[in-house]
Amino acid sequence: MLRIYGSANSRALRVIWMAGELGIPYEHKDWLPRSPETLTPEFHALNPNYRVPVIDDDGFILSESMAINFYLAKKHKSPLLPADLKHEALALQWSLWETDRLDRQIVNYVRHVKALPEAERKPAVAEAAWKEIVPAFDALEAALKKSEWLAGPAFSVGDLNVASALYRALVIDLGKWPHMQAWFNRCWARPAAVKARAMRETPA
Ligand SMILES: N[C@@H](CCC(=O)N[C@@H](CS)C(=O)NCC(=O)O)C(=O)O
Repeated sequence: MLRIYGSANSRALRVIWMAGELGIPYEHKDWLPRSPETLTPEFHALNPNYRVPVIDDDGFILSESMAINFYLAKKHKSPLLPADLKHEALALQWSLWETDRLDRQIVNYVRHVKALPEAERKPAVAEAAWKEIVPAFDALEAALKKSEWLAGPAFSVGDLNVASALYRALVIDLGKWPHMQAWFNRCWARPAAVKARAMRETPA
């Protein structure tokens, strides 16, 4: 049985979305980042970085959200893992690109513009993040102007990884990037995305 470590209110959201797409059952360790459960020697043995998400798939331990989603899609022979080698490579390219160009930047921007209590917000952090976000959004816009999806002719793990990692962009006005906005809406309208989002936003 698959076990997913990490609350939907963390990067585990991406894996929860993928599990929903695949329709696979899982046991959920609904743990927040830095919660006491993630600071134990037992959790350290699963991930020496003390980070979520981590999965335990019948004893196979894997961390890094993007890698987990590739693994799950491939293991369950999902069409979300493109059959075409080049499309698969593009899905990987966009996933790695997101972790480099947008993953931390989008979190820093939204936290320091909206999410943190006003007294804790640092405009300089938000400004520096936005300077990196704009060219990255421009790159996404250019790609999505040419093609409806990032890696081939259909929604794939590449789209899922990038769109889910941009969760915090749901509160950003994307009007300047209309193709990206339309793609983002298409991704987040998927039933598995709606469900994962509800898990994150609905108080327990
Ligand atoms: N690159 C990793 C990042 C994982 C990560 O940073 N997780 C955060 C929660 S979203 C965490 O567990 N942080 C704990 C900490 O910073 O100590 C992935 O995509 O899985």
